[in-house]
Amino acid sequence: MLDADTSLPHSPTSGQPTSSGAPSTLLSEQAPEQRRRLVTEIPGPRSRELAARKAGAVASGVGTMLPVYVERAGGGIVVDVDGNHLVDLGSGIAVTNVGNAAPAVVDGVREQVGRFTHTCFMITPYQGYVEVCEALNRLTPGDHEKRSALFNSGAEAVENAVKIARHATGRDAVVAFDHAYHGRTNLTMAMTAKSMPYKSGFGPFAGEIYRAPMSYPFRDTAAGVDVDGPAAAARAIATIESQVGAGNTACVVIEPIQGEGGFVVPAPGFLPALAQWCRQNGVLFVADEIQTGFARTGDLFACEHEGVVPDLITTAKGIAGGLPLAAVTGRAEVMDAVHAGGLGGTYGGNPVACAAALGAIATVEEQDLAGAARRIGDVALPLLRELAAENPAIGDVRGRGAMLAIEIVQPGTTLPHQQEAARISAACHRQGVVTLTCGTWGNVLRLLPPLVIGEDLLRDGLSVLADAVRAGLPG
Ligand code: PLZ
Repeated sequence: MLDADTSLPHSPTSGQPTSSGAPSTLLSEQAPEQRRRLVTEIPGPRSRELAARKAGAVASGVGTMLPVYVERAGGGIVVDVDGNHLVDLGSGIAVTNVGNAAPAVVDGVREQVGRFTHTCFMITPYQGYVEVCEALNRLTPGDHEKRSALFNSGAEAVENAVKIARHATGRDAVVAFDHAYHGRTNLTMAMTAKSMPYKSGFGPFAGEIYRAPMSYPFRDTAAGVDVDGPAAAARAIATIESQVGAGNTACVVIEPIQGEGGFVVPAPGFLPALAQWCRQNGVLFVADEIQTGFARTGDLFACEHEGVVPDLITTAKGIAGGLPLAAVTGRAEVMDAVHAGGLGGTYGGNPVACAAALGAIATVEEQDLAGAARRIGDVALPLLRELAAENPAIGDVRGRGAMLAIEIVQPGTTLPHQQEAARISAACHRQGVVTLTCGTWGNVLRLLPPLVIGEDLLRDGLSVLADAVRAGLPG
């Protein structure tokens, strides 16, 4: 058990004192009770009814992983239309870091939506947009002069980072990595590595995108490749130099910890060596922190862990507590290289999304959610390692802070075992725990709890996961 000062809140309820005696400001007035409770099978009858309507109304290309239809959510709980309380270990894919319907987000949105909902920042601007950019410039790594621009989605931010990098360098080529995920638009599909389901049948793709080998310690070891970070960087750099040419390369775009590609944490020294090579060759180093950002990994941004300062950083997801907002932040001289009117969009930096972001950012800072993420890791990692020690289906346990994963393999090998990962995840769902899978082979079970989750709720979710893993043991 953690001591009182450093422990996670014990399932706070709205306005009630937490175990440490401090009033909780983590949950909104309407937040659900912070306890897992199943009152029907999963999904229940009302969710199944809505799923049937979905089939007749929504394009079938838009899938749903766990078709319980949500009625409300808050803290670490999602409540469905049948009244089931599920433990949220996904945060809507690393979005609700501050919790769902976080009070500061709700208050900011309410206040803004009553005053005005849209003017278009490119037409008649407003203060919230400027304040979000100021916050991003202050909080992202590096103390150099910075500028930001706001967009609607992560993919749009990545697209704009590439536009800016090409404009600033006068070069065309963009380097992405094996297992990378950067989005589903045409340019970002080209940068995303995995074919099914993201790319298959959707080409042709944007040109001048090249792929370099990633540092993937678990698989590099299995392949007999040097797992040392600088050595893995040298391997990537050799690929870039021989297949692209440093002088043609506008930017290297990398997730400091890969998200959809399998929560791949590169070996120490990989990112710094890559960033150094970029600096020496006039190549811009772009950190895609869309999934890792806003305290998720125990630092405000994952790059900080090794002191890497990117030239450009893309953010989205955790930036606004669930409202659609994304950003590119970077060196002032790079960002300002683009001609006036060269960046924008109708909704980019929408005032309601900006109000939400200001609430979310204040919450991350005031509640020290980076510290909360580290404590989530401190609780979860030992339990996952214990589970791995007794279960040969878990080939690797990895991650940082509240971005954690287990990679599921054929026992005794490193061969990916997607069906077993799917079985474990489905078993968690049936018991009311929202888990997600990821990875190039779909065999990685990932945990992304809201950073405000109570410790007992987190432990409850993890024990359901442990039972689900153990149920697969032979005998
Ligand atoms: N870059 C690192 O993680 C989004 C995508 C889920 P958008 N990841 C979740 C899915 O199946 O579509 C993501 C990311 C990183 C870019 C993106 C793209 O962000 O806001 O989904 O466009």
